[in-house]
Amino acid sequence: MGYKVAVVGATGNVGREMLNVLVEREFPFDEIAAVASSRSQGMEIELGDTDKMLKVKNIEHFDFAGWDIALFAAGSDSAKEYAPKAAAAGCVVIDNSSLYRMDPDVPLIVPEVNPEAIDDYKKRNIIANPNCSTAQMVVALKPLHDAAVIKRVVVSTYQSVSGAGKGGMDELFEQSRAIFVGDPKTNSVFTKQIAFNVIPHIDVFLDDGSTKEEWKMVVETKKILDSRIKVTATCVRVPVFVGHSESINIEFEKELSAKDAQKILRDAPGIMLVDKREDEGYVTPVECVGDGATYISRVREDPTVKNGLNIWCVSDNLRKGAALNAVQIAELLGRKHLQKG
Ligand code: 11C
Repeated sequence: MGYKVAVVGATGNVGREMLNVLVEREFPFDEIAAVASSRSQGMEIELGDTDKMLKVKNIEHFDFAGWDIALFAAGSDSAKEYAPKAAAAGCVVIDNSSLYRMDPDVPLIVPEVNPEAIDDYKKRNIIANPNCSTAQMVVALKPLHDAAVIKRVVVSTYQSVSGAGKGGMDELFEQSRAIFVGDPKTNSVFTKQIAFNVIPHIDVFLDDGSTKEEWKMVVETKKILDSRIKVTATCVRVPVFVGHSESINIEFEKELSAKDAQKILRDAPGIMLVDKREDEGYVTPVECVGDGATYISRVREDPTVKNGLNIWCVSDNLRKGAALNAVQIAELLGRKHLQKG
Protein backbone atom coordinates (compact mmCIF):
# COMPACT_ATOMS: atom_id res chain seq x y z
CA MET A 1 0.00 0.00 0.00
CA GLY A 2 1.34 3.43 -0.93
CA TYR A 3 0.64 7.00 0.07
CA LYS A 4 -2.09 9.37 -0.96
CA VAL A 5 -0.31 12.61 -1.86
CA ALA A 6 -1.83 15.99 -2.73
CA VAL A 7 0.24 18.67 -4.46
CA VAL A 8 -1.26 22.08 -3.69
CA GLY A 9 -0.29 24.83 -6.11
CA ALA A 10 0.27 22.12 -8.71
CA THR A 11 0.07 24.46 -11.71
CA GLY A 12 2.93 26.75 -10.59
CA ASN A 13 6.69 26.43 -11.24
CA VAL A 14 7.37 24.56 -7.99
CA GLY A 15 4.16 22.49 -8.00
CA ARG A 16 4.94 21.11 -11.46
CA GLU A 17 8.47 20.25 -10.34
CA MET A 18 7.02 18.47 -7.31
CA LEU A 19 5.00 16.22 -9.63
CA ASN A 20 8.10 15.59 -11.76
CA VAL A 21 10.26 14.77 -8.74
CA LEU A 22 7.65 12.45 -7.17
CA VAL A 23 7.64 10.42 -10.40
CA GLU A 24 11.41 10.54 -11.00
CA ARG A 25 12.22 9.38 -7.48
CA GLU A 26 9.50 6.71 -7.62
CA PHE A 27 7.86 8.04 -4.51
CA PRO A 28 5.51 5.23 -3.42
CA PHE A 29 2.15 6.89 -4.00
CA ASP A 30 -1.11 5.05 -4.70
CA GLU A 31 -2.99 8.20 -5.53
CA ILE A 32 -1.96 11.70 -6.37
CA ALA A 33 -4.08 14.85 -6.54
CA ALA A 34 -3.21 18.09 -8.28
CA VAL A 35 -4.85 20.90 -6.33
CA ALA A 36 -4.86 24.63 -7.07
CA SER A 37 -6.95 27.76 -6.83
CA SER A 38 -10.38 27.99 -8.46
CA ARG A 39 -8.75 29.73 -11.47
CA SER A 40 -7.08 26.46 -12.49
CA GLN A 41 -9.95 24.11 -11.69
CA GLY A 42 -10.51 21.55 -14.44
CA MET A 43 -7.19 22.28 -16.16
CA GLU A 44 -5.18 19.16 -17.02
CA ILE A 45 -1.51 18.84 -16.12
CA GLU A 46 1.05 16.15 -16.78
CA LEU A 47 2.14 13.78 -14.05
CA GLY A 48 5.89 13.99 -14.67
CA ASP A 49 6.94 12.08 -17.78
CA THR A 50 4.17 9.48 -17.44
CA ASP A 51 1.26 9.42 -19.90
CA LYS A 52 -1.09 10.27 -17.09
CA MET A 53 -2.85 13.63 -16.98
CA LEU A 54 -4.23 15.00 -13.71
CA LYS A 55 -7.38 17.09 -13.62
CA VAL A 56 -6.76 20.03 -11.29
CA LYS A 57 -9.04 20.14 -8.24
CA ASN A 58 -10.24 23.33 -6.59
CA ILE A 59 -8.62 23.87 -3.17
CA GLU A 60 -11.82 25.47 -1.87
CA HIS A 61 -13.66 22.14 -2.14
CA PHE A 62 -10.81 19.70 -1.56
CA ASP A 63 -11.23 17.41 1.45
CA PHE A 64 -7.82 16.50 2.93
CA ALA A 65 -9.28 13.74 5.15
CA GLY A 66 -7.78 10.40 4.12
CA TRP A 67 -4.79 12.01 2.38
CA ASP A 68 -1.41 11.21 3.97
CA ILE A 69 0.79 14.06 2.77
CA ALA A 70 0.15 17.44 1.15
CA LEU A 71 3.02 19.23 -0.55
CA PHE A 72 2.07 22.92 -0.54
CA ALA A 73 3.60 25.27 -3.12
CA ALA A 74 0.81 27.81 -3.24
CA GLY A 75 2.26 30.77 -1.32
CA SER A 76 1.71 32.13 2.16
CA ASP A 77 -1.95 33.17 1.79
CA SER A 78 -3.06 29.67 0.75
CA ALA A 79 -0.81 28.11 3.37
CA LYS A 80 -2.40 30.30 6.02
CA GLU A 81 -5.93 29.32 5.05
CA TYR A 82 -5.58 25.68 4.03
CA ALA A 83 -2.50 24.15 5.73
CA PRO A 84 -4.12 24.15 9.21
CA LYS A 85 -7.29 22.61 7.72
CA ALA A 86 -5.28 19.85 6.04
CA ALA A 87 -3.24 19.28 9.21
CA ALA A 88 -6.39 19.07 11.33
CA ALA A 89 -7.79 16.49 8.91
CA GLY A 90 -4.76 14.27 9.63
CA CYS A 91 -2.79 15.06 6.49
CA VAL A 92 0.86 16.06 7.10
CA VAL A 93 1.63 19.34 5.34
CA ILE A 94 5.06 20.07 3.87
CA ASP A 95 4.86 23.77 3.07
CA ASN A 96 7.16 25.64 0.73
CA SER A 97 6.06 29.15 1.76
CA SER A 98 7.84 31.28 4.35
CA LEU A 99 4.77 31.43 6.62
CA TYR A 100 5.55 28.68 9.16
CA ARG A 101 9.34 28.48 8.87
CA MET A 102 10.16 30.33 12.06
CA ASP A 103 7.28 28.88 14.09
CA PRO A 104 8.99 27.05 17.00
CA ASP A 105 6.42 24.24 16.69
CA VAL A 106 7.16 23.67 13.00
CA PRO A 107 10.33 21.83 11.98
CA LEU A 108 12.29 23.49 9.16
CA ILE A 109 14.17 20.74 7.41
CA VAL A 110 16.91 20.08 4.91
CA PRO A 111 17.30 16.29 5.09
CA GLU A 112 21.10 16.32 4.57
CA VAL A 113 21.48 18.80 7.45
CA ASN A 114 18.91 18.34 10.25
CA PRO A 115 16.84 15.18 9.60
CA GLU A 116 16.35 14.69 13.35
CA ALA A 117 14.10 17.78 13.45
CA ILE A 118 11.34 15.77 11.80
CA ASP A 119 10.57 14.05 15.09
CA ASP A 120 8.72 17.22 16.15
CA TYR A 121 6.34 17.27 13.18
CA LYS A 122 3.30 16.19 15.21
CA LYS A 123 3.18 19.46 17.15
CA ARG A 124 1.28 21.06 14.28
CA ASN A 125 1.31 18.36 11.59
CA ILE A 126 3.14 20.94 9.47
CA ILE A 127 6.75 20.82 8.26
CA ALA A 128 8.38 23.81 6.57
CA ASN A 129 10.59 23.76 3.49
CA PRO A 130 13.29 26.46 3.55
CA ASN A 131 13.88 29.33 1.17
CA CYS A 132 15.75 28.18 -1.94
CA SER A 133 18.83 30.31 -1.30
CA THR A 134 19.07 28.99 2.28
CA ALA A 135 18.64 25.32 1.31
CA GLN A 136 21.64 25.12 -1.01
CA MET A 137 23.81 27.16 1.35
CA VAL A 138 23.19 24.96 4.40
CA VAL A 139 23.86 21.80 2.36
CA ALA A 140 27.27 23.31 1.56
CA LEU A 141 27.96 24.61 5.07
CA LYS A 142 26.96 21.53 7.09
CA PRO A 143 29.98 19.27 6.43
CA LEU A 144 32.38 22.20 6.80
CA HIS A 145 30.74 23.20 10.10
CA ASP A 146 31.10 19.64 11.39
CA ALA A 147 34.80 19.73 10.52
CA ALA A 148 35.92 23.18 11.71
CA VAL A 149 32.96 25.04 13.37
CA ILE A 150 31.70 28.01 11.40
CA LYS A 151 31.72 31.38 13.21
CA ARG A 152 30.56 33.75 10.48
CA VAL A 153 29.27 33.63 6.91
CA VAL A 154 29.19 36.47 4.36
CA VAL A 155 27.05 35.48 1.38
CA SER A 156 26.13 37.29 -1.84
CA THR A 157 23.52 35.64 -4.02
CA TYR A 158 22.86 35.69 -7.76
CA GLN A 159 19.24 34.50 -7.88
CA SER A 160 17.39 33.43 -11.00
CA VAL A 161 14.05 34.91 -12.03
CA SER A 162 12.21 31.59 -11.59
CA GLY A 163 12.41 32.29 -7.84
CA ALA A 164 9.73 34.90 -8.53
CA GLY A 165 7.49 32.35 -10.31
CA LYS A 166 6.48 31.94 -13.91
CA GLY A 167 5.70 35.66 -14.10
CA GLY A 168 9.35 36.43 -13.39
CA MET A 169 10.49 34.12 -16.19
CA ASP A 170 7.98 35.66 -18.61
CA GLU A 171 9.17 39.18 -17.69
CA LEU A 172 12.83 38.37 -18.40
CA PHE A 173 11.89 36.76 -21.72
CA GLU A 174 9.55 39.55 -22.78
CA GLN A 175 11.96 42.38 -21.82
CA SER A 176 14.85 40.70 -23.64
CA ARG A 177 12.68 40.30 -26.74
CA ALA A 178 11.46 43.92 -26.53
CA ILE A 179 15.01 45.24 -26.25
CA PHE A 180 16.15 43.23 -29.29
CA VAL A 181 13.28 44.32 -31.53
CA GLY A 182 13.04 47.89 -30.20
CA ASP A 183 9.59 47.54 -28.58
CA PRO A 184 8.80 49.46 -25.39
CA LYS A 185 9.77 47.43 -22.34
CA THR A 186 7.64 47.16 -19.22
CA ASN A 187 8.11 45.66 -15.76
CA SER A 188 5.55 44.45 -13.25
CA VAL A 189 7.12 41.52 -11.36
CA PHE A 190 10.50 43.15 -10.73
CA THR A 191 11.03 46.70 -9.47
CA LYS A 192 13.50 47.57 -12.25
CA GLN A 193 14.51 46.22 -15.64
CA ILE A 194 15.84 42.66 -15.19
CA ALA A 195 16.93 41.94 -18.78
CA PHE A 196 20.67 42.75 -19.15
CA ASN A 197 20.69 44.08 -15.58
CA VAL A 198 20.98 42.96 -11.92
CA ILE A 199 18.72 44.06 -9.06
CA PRO A 200 19.92 44.10 -5.42
CA HIS A 201 16.39 43.72 -4.08
CA ILE A 202 14.44 40.49 -3.44
CA ASP A 203 11.28 40.52 -1.30
CA VAL A 204 10.35 43.57 0.80
CA PHE A 205 12.63 46.00 2.61
CA LEU A 206 12.93 45.78 6.40
CA ASP A 207 13.57 48.61 8.89
CA ASP A 208 17.31 47.93 9.15
CA GLY A 209 17.83 48.37 5.39
CA SER A 210 18.10 44.66 4.63
CA THR A 211 15.49 42.79 2.59
CA LYS A 212 13.27 39.95 3.79
CA GLU A 213 15.12 37.53 1.48
CA GLU A 214 18.38 38.45 3.26
CA TRP A 215 16.73 38.10 6.67
CA LYS A 216 15.42 34.65 5.70
CA MET A 217 18.95 33.48 4.91
CA VAL A 218 20.11 34.62 8.35
CA VAL A 219 17.33 33.21 10.53
CA GLU A 220 16.71 30.02 8.56
CA THR A 221 20.42 29.10 8.61
CA LYS A 222 20.43 29.52 12.39
CA LYS A 223 17.30 27.37 12.81
CA ILE A 224 18.47 24.58 10.48
CA LEU A 225 22.19 24.45 11.14
CA ASP A 226 23.34 26.27 14.31
CA SER A 227 21.97 29.33 16.10
CA ARG A 228 25.52 30.49 16.94
CA ILE A 229 26.52 31.06 13.31
CA LYS A 230 26.54 34.74 12.31
CA VAL A 231 25.29 35.31 8.77
CA THR A 232 25.19 38.48 6.69
CA ALA A 233 23.63 38.32 3.22
CA THR A 234 23.15 40.44 0.12
CA CYS A 235 20.55 38.94 -2.23
CA VAL A 236 20.58 39.94 -5.88
CA ARG A 237 18.28 39.04 -8.78
CA VAL A 238 20.12 38.27 -12.03
CA PRO A 239 18.86 37.64 -15.59
CA VAL A 240 19.13 33.84 -15.38
CA PHE A 241 16.01 31.71 -15.85
CA VAL A 242 16.74 28.84 -13.43
CA GLY A 243 19.54 28.21 -10.91
CA HIS A 244 20.67 30.29 -7.94
CA SER A 245 24.38 30.99 -7.41
CA GLU A 246 26.09 32.12 -4.22
CA SER A 247 29.50 33.47 -3.35
CA ILE A 248 30.07 32.36 0.26
CA ASN A 249 32.86 33.60 2.53
CA ILE A 250 33.22 31.46 5.67
CA GLU A 251 35.17 32.10 8.85
CA PHE A 252 35.91 29.06 11.02
CA GLU A 253 36.98 28.53 14.63
CA LYS A 254 39.53 25.92 13.58
CA GLU A 255 41.94 25.87 10.69
CA LEU A 256 40.65 24.20 7.51
CA SER A 257 42.76 24.16 4.35
CA ALA A 258 41.15 24.45 0.92
CA LYS A 259 42.43 20.94 0.15
CA ASP A 260 40.82 19.43 3.25
CA ALA A 261 37.59 21.34 2.55
CA GLN A 262 37.54 19.92 -0.99
CA LYS A 263 37.96 16.40 0.39
CA ILE A 264 35.13 16.91 2.88
CA LEU A 265 32.80 18.42 0.28
CA ARG A 266 33.55 15.65 -2.23
CA ASP A 267 32.20 13.04 0.21
CA ALA A 268 29.28 15.05 1.61
CA PRO A 269 25.65 14.11 0.89
CA GLY A 270 23.85 16.18 -1.74
CA ILE A 271 27.03 17.87 -2.96
CA MET A 272 28.89 17.61 -6.26
CA LEU A 273 32.35 19.15 -6.13
CA VAL A 274 33.50 20.50 -9.50
CA ASP A 275 36.64 22.40 -8.71
CA LYS A 276 39.46 22.46 -11.21
CA ARG A 277 41.49 25.62 -11.41
CA GLU A 278 41.17 25.89 -15.16
CA ASP A 279 38.71 27.04 -17.86
CA GLU A 280 35.39 25.20 -17.40
CA GLY A 281 36.57 23.80 -14.05
CA TYR A 282 33.56 25.22 -12.19
CA VAL A 283 29.77 25.09 -12.45
CA THR A 284 27.39 27.82 -13.67
CA PRO A 285 23.60 27.87 -13.21
CA VAL A 286 22.66 26.74 -16.72
CA GLU A 287 24.54 23.50 -16.10
CA CYS A 288 22.60 22.59 -12.96
CA VAL A 289 19.05 22.95 -14.33
CA GLY A 290 16.93 19.86 -13.68
CA ASP A 291 19.51 18.44 -11.30
CA GLY A 292 19.18 17.80 -7.58
CA ALA A 293 22.75 18.39 -6.46
CA THR A 294 24.27 21.42 -4.81
CA TYR A 295 27.39 22.15 -6.85
CA ILE A 296 30.49 23.60 -5.20
CA SER A 297 33.39 25.16 -7.08
CA ARG A 298 36.18 27.72 -6.51
CA VAL A 299 37.15 26.46 -3.03
CA ARG A 300 40.01 28.65 -1.87
CA GLU A 301 41.56 30.10 1.27
CA ASP A 302 40.82 33.70 2.23
CA PRO A 303 44.10 35.12 3.52
CA THR A 304 42.44 38.31 4.83
CA VAL A 305 40.90 36.58 7.88
CA LYS A 306 42.03 33.85 10.30
CA ASN A 307 40.66 30.47 9.15
CA GLY A 308 38.75 31.82 6.16
CA LEU A 309 37.52 30.07 3.01
CA ASN A 310 35.64 31.20 -0.10
CA ILE A 311 33.35 28.90 -2.08
CA TRP A 312 31.03 29.20 -5.09
CA CYS A 313 27.73 27.34 -4.72
CA VAL A 314 25.15 26.70 -7.47
CA SER A 315 21.89 24.74 -7.42
CA ASP A 316 18.55 24.45 -9.25
CA ASN A 317 16.31 26.63 -7.08
CA LEU A 318 13.15 24.82 -8.22
CA ARG A 319 14.67 21.44 -7.32
CA LYS A 320 16.92 21.38 -4.22
CA GLY A 321 15.66 24.84 -3.39
CA ALA A 322 12.02 23.76 -3.39
CA ALA A 323 10.43 20.64 -4.96
CA LEU A 324 13.21 18.10 -4.39
CA ASN A 325 13.78 19.17 -0.79
CA ALA A 326 10.03 18.87 -0.11
CA VAL A 327 9.91 15.36 -1.60
CA GLN A 328 13.04 14.37 0.36
CA ILE A 329 11.22 15.52 3.52
CA ALA A 330 8.24 13.35 2.51
CA GLU A 331 10.61 10.38 2.04
CA LEU A 332 12.14 11.01 5.46
CA LEU A 333 8.69 11.24 7.00
CA GLY A 334 7.76 7.93 5.38
CA ARG A 335 10.93 6.20 6.61
CA LYS A 336 10.73 7.48 10.19
CA HIS A 337 7.09 8.05 11.01
CA LEU A 338 4.53 7.19 8.35
CA GLN A 339 5.53 3.69 7.25
CA LYS A 340 3.13 2.01 4.84
CA GLY A 341 2.66 -1.53 3.67
C1 11C B 1 13.34 34.10 -4.80
N1 11C B 1 14.04 32.79 -2.91
O1 11C B 1 14.30 33.67 -5.44
C2 11C B 1 12.92 33.45 -3.51
C3 11C B 1 11.76 32.56 -3.80
O2 11C B 1 10.63 32.47 0.81
O3 11C B 1 10.21 30.72 -0.37
C4 11C B 1 11.26 31.80 -2.60
C5 11C B 1 10.70 32.69 -1.54
C6 11C B 1 10.49 31.90 -0.27
O4 11C B 1 12.65 35.03 -5.17
